[in-house]
Amino acid sequence: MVDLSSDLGFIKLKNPVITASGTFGYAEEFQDFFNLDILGAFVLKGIYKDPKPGNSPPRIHETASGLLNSIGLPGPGAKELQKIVKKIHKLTKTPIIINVCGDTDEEYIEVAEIFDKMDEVTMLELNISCPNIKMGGKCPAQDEKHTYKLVNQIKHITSKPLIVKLSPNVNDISSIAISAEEGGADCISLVNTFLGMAVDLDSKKPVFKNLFAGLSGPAIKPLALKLIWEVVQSVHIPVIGIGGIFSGKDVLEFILTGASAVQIGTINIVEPSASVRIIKEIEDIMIKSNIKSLDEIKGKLKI
Ligand code: RRO
Repeated sequence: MVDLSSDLGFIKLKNPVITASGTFGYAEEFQDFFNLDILGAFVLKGIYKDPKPGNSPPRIHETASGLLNSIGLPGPGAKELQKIVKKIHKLTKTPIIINVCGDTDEEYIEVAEIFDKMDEVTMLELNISCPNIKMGGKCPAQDEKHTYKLVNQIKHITSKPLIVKLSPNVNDISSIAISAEEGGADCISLVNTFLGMAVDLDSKKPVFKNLFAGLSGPAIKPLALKLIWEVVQSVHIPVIGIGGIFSGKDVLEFILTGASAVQIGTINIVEPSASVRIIKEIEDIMIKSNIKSLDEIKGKLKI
């Protein structure tokens, strides 16, 4: 009755709900909760070239309306992930997005090259915004020139659509988004987590060994919406909104602000089958409000 499809230009998704990297494992873990075919797309946990153990515990810490994480990107390495991707592709035809990571530009390029060759992979998401590396969470997405250079290098070696995932931990997110667009990004996703910290009164120590950690969940939704609004005004490529989405109403608010699609993250940890509920809620609200397609409200915020 209503058209839930989300047109990113380079691909049309059946609906705007994409599960976010790091909150959806390697997808196969979720098939006991719901049929993966229902999703618009899913992003796998970020991957480096070689296996990594990740940070030592604690890795997560609950806050009022949010979750702090310092996972530190554990993973099996690109070779092993290739095998997993082949397995997932047999389970579902939902588009698979690889979240590409690297400690150096060379490593980002190597990882992108590996997954560019796989027909099972639909898109790459360049994670230039991981907050949990050492050095106080510095990452390429905090520097315009680095963003441009890295995105441009990756764009030259891949034929897949390239999503660039931005960090909210910057002074001027629009200039970073413009650098990514000029570098050749096909799409921007934002936001990764906000840097925060937690302290333990008993031990008088910080909760996390790296001191800082990434905050996600409903606490960041208003902050994310503001940054998404700014980026939508600044670039001509589609934007995928991320930040504390827990309901279908949240999704439609992000679309109204100008996002073409969304990623849902923390809710997957709280409620593994949340995607099913959220997609149904979007449909119900659209029917009730006589919204026939997402395009009808996309970016139509009255200022
Ligand atoms: O693994 C992590 O600690 C992590 C990553 Br790669 C990221 O991009 N965002 C986040 O909050 N945590």
